[in-house]
Amino acid sequence: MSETIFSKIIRREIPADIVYEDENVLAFRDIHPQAPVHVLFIPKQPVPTLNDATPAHAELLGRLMLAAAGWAKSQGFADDGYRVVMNCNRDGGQTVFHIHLHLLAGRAMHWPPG
Ligand code: DGP
Repeated sequence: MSETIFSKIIRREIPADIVYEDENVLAFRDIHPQAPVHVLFIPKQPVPTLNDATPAHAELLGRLMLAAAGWAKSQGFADDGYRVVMNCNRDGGQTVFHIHLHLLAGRAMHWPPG
C-alpha cells in the first residue's frame, strides 16, 4: 500500500495536532486551514483514493463519517453545522494519496464550492 506523509503522522514520526483517535481512525488539524476549524479524519489503514475503496472498506468509510460527526458534537458546533469533503484525484483537488475526510467548520460555507 502507498506510503504518504499521513503514514508518518500515524506512526508519530512527524508532529501533528491530533484531536481524535480510535482503533481505526486518526484526526488532526490541517496544516493549511481553510476555515476556523479544519480537521482531517483519516483511516489508519491507508487507501490511496476513494476510487481504490472496495466493499471491504465500507465499514471503514462509515467510521470516518461517524468519527467526524461525533467529534463535531463533542466540540459543540454540530448544531450550527459543518462540511465534510473527500477530494479524489486531480480534478477533485487531492494532493495526499491517503484518503481523508476534511471537516470544515466555524464559518458559513459557500455553495457551489470552488
Ligand atoms: P487534499 O488536497 O484533499 O489531498 O488535502 C490534503 C490536506 O492535507 C491539505 O489540506 C493539507 C494537508 N496536509 C498536507 N501535509 C500535511 C502535514 O504534514 N500535516 C498536516 N497537519 N496537514 C497536512
